[in-house]
Amino acid sequence: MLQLKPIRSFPAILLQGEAKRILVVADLHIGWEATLIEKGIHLPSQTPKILAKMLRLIKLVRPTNLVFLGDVKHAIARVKREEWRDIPKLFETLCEKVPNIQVILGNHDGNLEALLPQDVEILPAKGTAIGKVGLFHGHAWPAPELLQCRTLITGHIHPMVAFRDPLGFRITRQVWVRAPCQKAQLARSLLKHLDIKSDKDSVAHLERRFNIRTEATHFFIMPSFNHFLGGQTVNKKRMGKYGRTRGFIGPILRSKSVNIDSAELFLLDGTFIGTVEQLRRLT
Ligand SMILES: [Mn+2]
Repeated sequence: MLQLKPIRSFPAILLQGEAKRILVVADLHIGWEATLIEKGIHLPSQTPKILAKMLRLIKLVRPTNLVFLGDVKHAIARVKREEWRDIPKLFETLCEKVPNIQVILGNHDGNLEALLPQDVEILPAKGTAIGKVGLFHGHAWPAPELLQCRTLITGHIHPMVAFRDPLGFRITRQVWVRAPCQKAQLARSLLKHLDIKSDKDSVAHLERRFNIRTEATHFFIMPSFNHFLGGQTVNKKRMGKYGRTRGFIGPILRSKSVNIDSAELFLLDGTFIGTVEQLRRLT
């Protein structure tokens, strides 16, 4: 059995097994600050700070495995000069500290392969299962097999909470999102995505078709490891045109398979601050 432990004060999660200690982090977006140069804002590379934070975390957790949950780099299709410089060096340092490193591809990871040392294993965007935990970035649908996992963990939206305090000051913080996941809606949406016409019982249909037993009931969204980034405010009222609710990014959240209203939000230090529904009243 894997134990699932968020690491206090870090946007990171540890999956602890008998022999393995698997550290998972998401959304480094290396090279993000370089995109600001085009807007006339010059920031020094933030990569040394990200590496220092990662090394502190590794020292604390002593992982046997390190999994990057997508968006290691920032420039989507091309490789920026800063990324050529920073990413190989970052991974060479990490390879000296952690025996096994894997990267699950995110939507920003175009041409990432060329930047990684050979020892780093690249996994597709449809994700991977580690015991009963399914990991994928969240911009694309996971493989049907991942629905066999009780818990699904994604990144991608860089979740934040924003509210006003009684003085009117606006507070924004990175948050963990823990939401219940509706199996039937998930199965229905995934079949639709795969262009398979579902019969009435979508769960049974998906299970037959892929020879799986679906167990996905828990959904986690990780805060981005790069704390410099903006993110999606999960408690914002999203009213689109004609009074329709505007959705979140990523196919799973858009499919309404995850009940975001009742999602519980936790600050990085583990403090529970309320559900999305409760915090929506404070925006
Ligand atoms: Mn992403």
